[in-house]
Amino acid sequence: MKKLFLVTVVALGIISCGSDKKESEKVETTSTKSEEPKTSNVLELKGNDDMKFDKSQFTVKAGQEVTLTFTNEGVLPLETMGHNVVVLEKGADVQTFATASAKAKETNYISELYITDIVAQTKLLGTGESETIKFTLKEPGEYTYICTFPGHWIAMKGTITAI
Ligand SMILES: [Cu+2]
Repeated sequence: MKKLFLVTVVALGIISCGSDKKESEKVETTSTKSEEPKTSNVLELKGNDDMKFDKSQFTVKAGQEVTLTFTNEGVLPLETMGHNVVVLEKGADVQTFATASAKAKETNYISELYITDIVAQTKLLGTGESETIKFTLKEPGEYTYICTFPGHWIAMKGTITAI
């Protein structure tokens, strides 16, 4: 009777050892999975007659060239519903820049007073027009982009996060 009891204890010991091993393997597999956000330095953005960009968030790699293609998909004329994309420096005063630019019709709604706030910009685009621009965000951080056509920047605004 004593012998039988001992055998049972040994057998249990082997089973529990086996399951312990499996659990530690599982933990290793999950901890190697990366949680980094998806980055791409090739960006596509669209604007429309509802005064909206189709995307408000991008994540790119800092210090590497970014290619951004912007398309105005609207059908309203440039004079009433033109759109551009202006990428501003980190820490730029977006409201000050946008307010001054909205008054700068003669320079296509880009204020020359705050030109140093600009990282990159497209032209003011009309119906179906598209432009591709290239630029590099040198430092990690958040960069705001807006459309500077009068009245648009509050609705047409987004963030490029460089990591
Ligand atoms: Cu616009």
